[in-house]
Amino acid sequence: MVQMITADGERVENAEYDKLVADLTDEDLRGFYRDMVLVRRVDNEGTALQRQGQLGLWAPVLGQEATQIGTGRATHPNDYIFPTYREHGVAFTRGVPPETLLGMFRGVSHGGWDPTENNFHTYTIVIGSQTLHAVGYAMGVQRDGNVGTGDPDRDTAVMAFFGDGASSQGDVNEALVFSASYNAPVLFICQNNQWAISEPSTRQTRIPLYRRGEGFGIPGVRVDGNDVLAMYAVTKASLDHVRSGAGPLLIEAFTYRMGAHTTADDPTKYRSSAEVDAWSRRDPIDRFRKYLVNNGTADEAFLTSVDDEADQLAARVRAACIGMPDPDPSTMFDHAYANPHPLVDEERAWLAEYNASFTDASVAGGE
Ligand SMILES: Cc1ncc(C[n+]2csc(CCOP(=O)(O)OP(=O)(O)O)c2C)c(N)n1
Repeated sequence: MVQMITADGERVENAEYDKLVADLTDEDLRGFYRDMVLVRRVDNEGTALQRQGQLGLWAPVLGQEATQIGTGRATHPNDYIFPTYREHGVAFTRGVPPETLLGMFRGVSHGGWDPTENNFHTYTIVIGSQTLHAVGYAMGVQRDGNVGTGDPDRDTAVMAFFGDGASSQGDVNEALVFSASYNAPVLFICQNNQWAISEPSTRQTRIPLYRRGEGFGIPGVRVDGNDVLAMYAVTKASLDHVRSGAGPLLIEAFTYRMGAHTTADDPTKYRSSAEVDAWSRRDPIDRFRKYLVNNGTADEAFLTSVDDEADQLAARVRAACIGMPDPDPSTMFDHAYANPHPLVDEERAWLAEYNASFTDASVAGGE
């Protein structure tokens, strides 16, 4: 397993990957820390907002911040990312405004953002399906000639995020077959957070997940997913490989989902507090803070300023969430097809007639 910073915040040398972090400045490193703290704060706010009835559901990213900031910060703007529903950290690195993430969980938006603005696709709830979308998109990238040209402004990698549970899905296995068959420029990132809701990853696979690609001819590497530096270095190297046209790769980020699967889940029913305690001692933010403080890259003033910024961001996200207007119910039909469709027109008309049948206008408006 690739690790560059231990759980105690000690830097360990890595002959293969040290060169990939050599040009990171102290400011870059402080930036990784800041990203992780801000994302954790937004995430906590998401959980609190759900508990207060402001969101229908929230999928916490608690514990997976290093995986997401490390991978996200290693991308180029022209790379294209297909996330699941928990990639709040990756979204942050791509410039998707944090408050926008909440729209879908509040039920006022079907997607939340325009994928073409940040090359960051909308969240996918159907487990694993986005890996097939990623491979299809990557085959398009290939046919457009945007792989292996040597031009950094042109060469593109496509990233597909999925979970340990998703690795058991047919879609993911088909995506691995297709990407290998066509040598498509895809980097698969399996976030092994140990649990697929209540199903442990150990029950789903007899070999480590980074080896899941071997049978498809896709090399894999297991990385300490709680080590932001290792995640950044391995992803950077892997994206270069993929963009060069050398074919797909698989990274297994070995991490832990410290919170509930979603706010609808009670993890105390299936996992022990001893397990959670053991992983909390490997917390990605604590570890990186120790590293930065020990080597003099961060001081108290910096740490306090990040905490203050996080509080301000959380307040902004909360206000934006509560202020989100309810959509006109008829907009649910607007994006079903790109062109007008008679069945959709019929359904839209039916809903309008149904809503008009209420004598109480507030009920008709869906309030
Ligand atoms: C096709 C499909 N089957 C089942 C579900 C219900 N479901 C939602 S999340 C989940 C577990 C996913 O686990 P994993 O892939 O490890 O991702 P994680 O949530 O742990 O990040 C399941 C089975 C679904 N959304 N889609």
